[in-house]
Amino acid sequence: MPRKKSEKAQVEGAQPEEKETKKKRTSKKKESPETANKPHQSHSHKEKDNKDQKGQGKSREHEDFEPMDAEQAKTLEDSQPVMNIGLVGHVDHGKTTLTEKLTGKWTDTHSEETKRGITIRLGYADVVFRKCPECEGYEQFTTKKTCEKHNVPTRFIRKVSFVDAPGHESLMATMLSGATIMDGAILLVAANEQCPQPQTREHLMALEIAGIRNVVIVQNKIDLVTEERAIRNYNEIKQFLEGTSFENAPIIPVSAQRGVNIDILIKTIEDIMPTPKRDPDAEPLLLVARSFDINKPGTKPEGMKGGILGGAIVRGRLRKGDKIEIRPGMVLEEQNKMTAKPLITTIVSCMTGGKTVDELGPGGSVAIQTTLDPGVVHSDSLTGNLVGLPEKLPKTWYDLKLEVHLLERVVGSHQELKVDPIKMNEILLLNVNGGKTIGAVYDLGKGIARCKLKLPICADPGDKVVISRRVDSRFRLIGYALINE
Ligand SMILES: Nc1nc2c(ncn2[C@@H]2O[C@H](COP(=O)(O)OP(=O)(O)OP(=O)(O)O)[C@@H](O)[C@H]2O)c(=O)[nH]1
Ligand SMILES: [Mg+2]
Ligand SMILES: [Zn+2]
Repeated sequence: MPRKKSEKAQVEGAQPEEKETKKKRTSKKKESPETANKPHQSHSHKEKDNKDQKGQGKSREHEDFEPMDAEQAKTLEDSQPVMNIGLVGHVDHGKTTLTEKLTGKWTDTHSEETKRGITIRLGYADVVFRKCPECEGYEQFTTKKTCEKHNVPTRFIRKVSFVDAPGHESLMATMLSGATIMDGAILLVAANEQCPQPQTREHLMALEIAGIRNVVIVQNKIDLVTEERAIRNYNEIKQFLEGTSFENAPIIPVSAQRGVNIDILIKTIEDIMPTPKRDPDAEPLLLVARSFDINKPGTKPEGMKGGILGGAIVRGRLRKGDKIEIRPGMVLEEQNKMTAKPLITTIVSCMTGGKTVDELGPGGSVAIQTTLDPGVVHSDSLTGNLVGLPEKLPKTWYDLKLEVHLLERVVGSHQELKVDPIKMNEILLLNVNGGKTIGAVYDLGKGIARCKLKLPICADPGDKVVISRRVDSRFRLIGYALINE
């Protein structure tokens, strides 16, 4: 739904403060000669326990693939990624650096991101995981097309999409939007800081609320610490995970910057993050994570290309030529009353993995080009909308009755304050299906809160709403609710 600038700023909270140059700060630290550049084995011997959590299908076996001809291999390379893996964790812990190490793509491309040295928007990058037929053990796992050691072509395992989330505390709403499309996640913890940091806690809680079960913990920046410090930090991580759903999550020591243990990380992802089972034959549903205009300034009207919507399909298929509906759509204020007008458009082309295809299915990042006026989609104005076939989408809500479940503590602030009950007239930040809105509480009952929404959202009864409240001028995660009819 298109948002006015002022509303967006309010939802996001204050802009991230200017940070001193991070590169300087980190590179100043002393390196331990024992740990730098040395592969580390995974600390965790309990990796198996984390497999197949909550029935996301059977864990993948690593039997070798049948030999395939060049044509088959090329088709796989060009195929749609099969799942979205999030990179989450506290600011500066190395999410974007690891995304680049895994995919070759630096996702902080906006000028504001480059200037501040932090991620502001969600970043997207795809990669093919591969295996060298001649290497042994975890060393087989790579993203390179040729094994440097054996000089042989490596084999395709799986193509996945990464979603790089911002870690800055003021960008929690963006992280929460990203979490709705994540099928699994990597939580980064910097080994040179005490664990947990506030957003380490808050992001892990967000994963838990979003129902993401398969999580790998990356203990990053091990090149900056001594072995002793790495072990101490590892114990802090273990203690932090105790009692959460991620108690047995594997913890992999990594240096994202130097590319240490990336092979072990890929193997671990392959072991514990099976491709989720989804229904390609159901009514299609695409969650819009971004929307943009691809026309260069000055393009003549006859040469203009229609608006692009990017995101993830959670079920069903979308094809070139399909007529689609976008909800809530355009939000208009008429005579002091807010109404959302669903948009109807046609898919002009389907894109995934850098290629144009005829059809898209559930899985990793996809994009569709539509016949929408580029002005309607620019700068992520349709983020948080749902796309499906006309008349088949969930309903639009202007008002929500929420069945509220609050956390005990505010996890994202330095002191873990108690979460007080929701108050009358309180202003809450609500994240639903990748969209976000502000809700003003106007009625309270036992475990129930009714909110009037500043912007409408599209959802089904029973869908989960993530609730944040303003604590010390920032929106902090305080719980979730289910939409009650
Ligand atoms: N020494 C060392 N520095 C690292 C490592 N990984 C990341 N860094 C540095 O840490 C700083 C932050 O890295 P980013 O990748 O931008 O961190 P981020 O988690 O994406 O930050 P936000 O997106 O803003 O939350 C940069 O200066 C990186 O070069 C590592 O393994 N070792
Ligand atoms: Mg980043
Ligand atoms: Zn090899």
